[in-house]
Amino acid sequence: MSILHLKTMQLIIVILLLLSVDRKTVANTEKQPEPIGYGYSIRSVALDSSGKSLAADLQLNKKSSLFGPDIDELRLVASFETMDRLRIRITDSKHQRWEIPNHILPRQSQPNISPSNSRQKIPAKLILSDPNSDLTLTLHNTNTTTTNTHSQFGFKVTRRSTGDILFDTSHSILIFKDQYLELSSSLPANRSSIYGLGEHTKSSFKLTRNQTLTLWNADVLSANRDLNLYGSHPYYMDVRSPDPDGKVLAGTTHGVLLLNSNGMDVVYSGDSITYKVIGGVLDFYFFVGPSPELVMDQYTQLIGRPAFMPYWSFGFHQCRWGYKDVHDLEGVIAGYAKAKIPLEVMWTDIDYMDGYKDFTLDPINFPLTNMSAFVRKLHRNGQKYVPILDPGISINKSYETYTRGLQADIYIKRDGVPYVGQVWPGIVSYPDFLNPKGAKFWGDEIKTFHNLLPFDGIWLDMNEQSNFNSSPPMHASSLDNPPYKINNVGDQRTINDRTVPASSLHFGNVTAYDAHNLYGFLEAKATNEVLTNITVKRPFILSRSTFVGSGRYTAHWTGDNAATWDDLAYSIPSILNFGLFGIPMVGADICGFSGNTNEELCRRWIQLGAFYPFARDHADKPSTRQELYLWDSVAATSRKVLGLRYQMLPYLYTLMYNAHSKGTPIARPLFFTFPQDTNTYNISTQFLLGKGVLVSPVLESGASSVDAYFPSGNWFDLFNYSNSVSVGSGTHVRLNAPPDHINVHIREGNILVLQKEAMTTKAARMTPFHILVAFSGNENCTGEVFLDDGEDMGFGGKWTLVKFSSQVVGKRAMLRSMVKNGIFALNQKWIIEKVTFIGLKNASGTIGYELSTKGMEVRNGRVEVDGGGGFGMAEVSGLSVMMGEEFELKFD
Ligand code: MIG
Repeated sequence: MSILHLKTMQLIIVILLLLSVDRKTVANTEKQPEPIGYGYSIRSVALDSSGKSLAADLQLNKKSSLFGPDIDELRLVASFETMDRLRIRITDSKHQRWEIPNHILPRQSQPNISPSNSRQKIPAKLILSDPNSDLTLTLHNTNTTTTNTHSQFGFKVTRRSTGDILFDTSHSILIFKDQYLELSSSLPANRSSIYGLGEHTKSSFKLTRNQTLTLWNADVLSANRDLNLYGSHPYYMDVRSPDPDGKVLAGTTHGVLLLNSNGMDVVYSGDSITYKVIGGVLDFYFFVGPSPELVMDQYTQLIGRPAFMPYWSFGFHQCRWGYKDVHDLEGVIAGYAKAKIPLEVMWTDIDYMDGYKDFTLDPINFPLTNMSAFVRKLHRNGQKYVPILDPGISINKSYETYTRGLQADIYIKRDGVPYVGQVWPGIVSYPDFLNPKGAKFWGDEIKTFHNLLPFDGIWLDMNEQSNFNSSPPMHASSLDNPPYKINNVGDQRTINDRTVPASSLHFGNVTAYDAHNLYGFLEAKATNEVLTNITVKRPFILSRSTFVGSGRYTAHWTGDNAATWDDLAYSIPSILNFGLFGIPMVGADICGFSGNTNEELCRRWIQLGAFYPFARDHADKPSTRQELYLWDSVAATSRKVLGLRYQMLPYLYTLMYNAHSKGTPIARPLFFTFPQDTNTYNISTQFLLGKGVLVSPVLESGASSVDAYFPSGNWFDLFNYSNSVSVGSGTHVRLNAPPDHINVHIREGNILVLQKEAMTTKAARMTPFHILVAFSGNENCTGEVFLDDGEDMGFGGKWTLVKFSSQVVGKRAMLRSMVKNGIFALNQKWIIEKVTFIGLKNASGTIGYELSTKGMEVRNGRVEVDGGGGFGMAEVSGLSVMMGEEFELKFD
């Protein structure tokens, strides 16, 4: 050891000594702080006869007074609700506590098992397992801490087939007080990648260690990183890397939901996750996976499948706060038409209202006659109109909506009278959507307004709920001022900060303390129900505030971002997160909401935004105009990227169909398709549309190339099929990205069903189909298309599903379709006009093909193989194969 090292060692020892002396003095003068809790011990247990459930009574070990008195006796009930889902619910065994009502989120009732009252001899370990399930639950009742003479309850959830421990509370202490619940699980730090737990704006999609994620719905600009935003989703996905023994395969994934609507901090350290919750119960759901897709299927089976968004909502949307009048709106529509940029939906922000009152029109700038004519014209052009609604109802005796609400007695109350907040119209009261009469009131108002102005969807803003006032606590209520302060808005601001106070009351004496995070969910649900009722079509709703299960009713946008390069980049983690939350229809304000955008940023933003599931340009009132036609370079790029989006509409819509049936997100992290490739776990700057289309945007100013990660395989540029990237194993590749270009690649093995671009989705739907096969020599190629009327409610027979597969048979490449329920497509007379094979190897010159349909038609021909970029491309065009009829195409 060198002298230097010895010196350092001595120094360290001295410091350590000093530190220990220091600690002793502290300990002598001050009392050790009291722990928040001493945990619980298992007193008795019972298994139900099926062996799939157990109940345990837990007894408090010792009282502690920090954050209020402990609850003495808890009841834990664990059950395998399906073979893929284990539920563990812990609550007060004597008193009912707040839980999310079943009508909001339907759940199975838990088995009624009662552990006997007599003291049993409790074994140190108890195991619950179901032969059909790969999850195992172990309860512990062991002495884990030296300071504690009591036995200590804990539980562990294990994946049986690999022995991998998924959740393990045994190194922590359960705390359960009226207003403070704490539970912690250890995690294998280097093998666990966690995603979810929102809503927050983040630079990294994968959670990074040492952060506190606060969940409490707040009207906070999403341009702020890491603060609690508009929605609450206490749900995460855990993607595991291989273990040293090689039992756990890379990408083995499970999901964890804490079903709880109260405010909370979730502390993620890297090797542990700790929930600190200020109310409700501990109701955990574990979803076994083992793939990310299966976790989504299992999660949305519980929380509800995402709403099937109408076809038109996949078109391009234009919005802005500050459109002056109807004339202004018409100018924007004309601007798009003139520039030949597709525009599907025109939106109006609060400007259209009279004094910002819901269900009214500004008589000067947005008078009814002009607005009616405007909406009629949009509809004639195959376009749509969506207005905004805020929940706050202006308090004004001459405003009929308000007085009807007063009569129906549906406003949220505080101290026995409607609570008075302040939003855009001035002082307001807030309808209570927990009250069935409140939902009906809202529905009736929407209905009346729709009779006046036949809008096509509704935009729900300010539903966190936003309040420009933060009323100080009236009484020293523990609801308004709970003992544990969650990190609201980043500085432990009161939970009443700019919202309806926690001590306010909803229907059934439910406090805002408990129901706060559900408000936006309930508003979206009520709005969805009435729109379904009025139009008998699938409604389109865009809500800012969301909760677990909101995807059943609404789309979401990421709120008030800024026109900055950072926020362009952060839109990717946000969008991927909402996919995990079961809200696949999501997008960020294209070109940026607050602050002035610029030509380059707006150009790069539409390049990325064209591939958001929900694509809308929206801006703040004081910022400069940013419609896509305003700069020539932005207009040109918009035509190009939206052109590809519109060609891909059948693909996007089929992804929506899959999201609706199985919960799989539309925009997906790379690990969904490439779970075995652990490099994909850290990617925050790229995403996949479906399983095989990779989007690699430029996210930096001045850049003309992009560093993109490609998982193994051959990838083909969707704008120019002869540009390709081939990587044997996952590799970072520098790609050219000139100002007018975004890199979008399709991977070998995928078949895309495309149509032609057009100015509206309606027009695009009438064009012939083009089947693009990204051929692979070694893998089966697959693709599918779901076709229906685009907005029908009942699907009774009025749809067609066509699956395509392509492989090498003998030495011949071939493509085949399999049609389910072809009648619908046949009736629509949809035809396939062209089939393109890309990625052909060792092919050149001309090759012959034979095309046969079920209708026995056979056609032979020869096509030129274009051999650019090392791969061959063959295009069979001039076809008129019916989409609803099965066909086979074989090359020689
Ligand atoms: O207090 O309606 O996030 O999209 O333009 C701001 C005006 C209220 C916030 C929304 C934003 C919208 C704006 N609203």
